Formats: sequence, C-alpha cells, structure tokens
Amino acid sequence: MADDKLILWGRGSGRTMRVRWMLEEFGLTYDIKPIQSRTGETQTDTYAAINPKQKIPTLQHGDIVITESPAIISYIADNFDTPQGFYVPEDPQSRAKVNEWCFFSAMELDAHTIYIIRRHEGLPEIYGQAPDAVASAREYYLKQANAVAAQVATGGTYLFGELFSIADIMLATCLNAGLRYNIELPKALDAYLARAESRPSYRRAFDLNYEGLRT
Ligand SMILES: N[C@@H](CCC(=O)N[C@@H](CS)C(=O)NCC(=O)O)C(=O)O
Repeated sequence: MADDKLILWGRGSGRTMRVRWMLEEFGLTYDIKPIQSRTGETQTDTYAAINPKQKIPTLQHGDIVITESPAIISYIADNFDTPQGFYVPEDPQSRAKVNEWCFFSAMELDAHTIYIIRRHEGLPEIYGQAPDAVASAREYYLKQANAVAAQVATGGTYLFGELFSIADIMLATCLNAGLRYNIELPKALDAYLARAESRPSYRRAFDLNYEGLRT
C-alpha cells in the first residue's frame, strides 16, 4: 500500500502548495500532473472522471483518490512513516487538537475569508464585485488571526511546540494568503510564519509549485 504510486494533480495555487509541502516534509516520491486552475485543464472529461469537483489538488495513491487539501495532507500523515520532528499523534484527544486547528484554518481563514477576498477582489470578472463582503471578510480574517496568535504565542516554535504538524501547514498557507491580500498580521503570526516558511521542505515545495509562475 505505502509502496503504491503517488500522483499529485495540480500546481500553482496555495492549496496545491499544502500538498507539495506535505509530500516534501515526508520525503515522498511522486509524479506530478501540472494542471492549473482557470486554464480549462480542470474541466476535461479525463480530470472530471478522477475528481468530479473539478478542482485541484487531487492525490492518487494506487486505487485511492483523495481530494480537499486538508484531507489529503491528513491522509499522508496517517499512511506514511512519520519523519523525525513531525507530529502525528495517535491518541484521540491529541488528534482532536490537531484536527481543531486544521478545521479552524480551513473554515475560519480559508473558506470564510480568503475565498471571499480571492473571488470578489481578485477575480471580480468571474465572481462579481462585492466590496462590502470583501471588507467584512478582511475584518473577520484579522479577528480570527488574533485568536490563533494567542495559541501561537503560548505554543512554542509551532502550534504544538517544537514538532511541526499538518495544522501548521494549514495555518501557514492561510497566513501566507492573508499577506498576499495585504492583510497586516499580528507580530506573533509574522514570526510564526517566518519560522514555518524557513523549513527546507517549504522552500523545495514552493520552488516546485510555482516554478515559472511567480517570484
Ligand atoms: N476546498 C478545496 C478547494 C480547492 C480549490 O478551490 N481549488 C481551486 C484552485 S486553488 C481550483 O481548483 N479551481 C478550479 C478551476 O478554477 O479550474 C481544497 O482545499 O482542496
């Protein structure tokens, strides 16, 4: 099972970056299908047969197909040998805490705010103008960022002390997205993000994910 081939579909977005980062953290070998959003490449019949949601990223592992970036990185954590320094707790209580921060980032930062800003400020020609919704999303992002800043301030280097986890990949990619939309992060989060992004696996993943696309 663990020896089955891994294929990652998608590159060039913050959500594909999560999976690249995780694959690099775990030192896994994988093939890449470098399709991108809004190029038509997600809309082909071939891709729809693999991922009916027609979104990237998708991970194939042998016969298994996983979509949704948090689910994909969670799958990798659970199905491959944990590298030193990476946190994959086994007891249900500790796993629940990791899930808590993953879902927080996916919902409170990504779905409720980044998506809205991206769609209505970044891509108004597709999704329409909604300046009030964007303003309120920016405000809400900051409110929730302040909530996680308190956890980061007490946690240590990462959310769970010195060990890095999938919750850090979720949080760091959401904070990076906030910065790209010119949201000024609380100082504790700036420092946290710099620590997360200084990991060699992040640099490798970034170069691969965005090669030729942005500096
Ligand atoms: N909830 C999904 C969202 C994935 C998503 O929105 N992907 C965008 C790119 S970041 C996409 O594939 N858009 C399809 C298209 O525009 O062709 C996840 O976290 O994986």
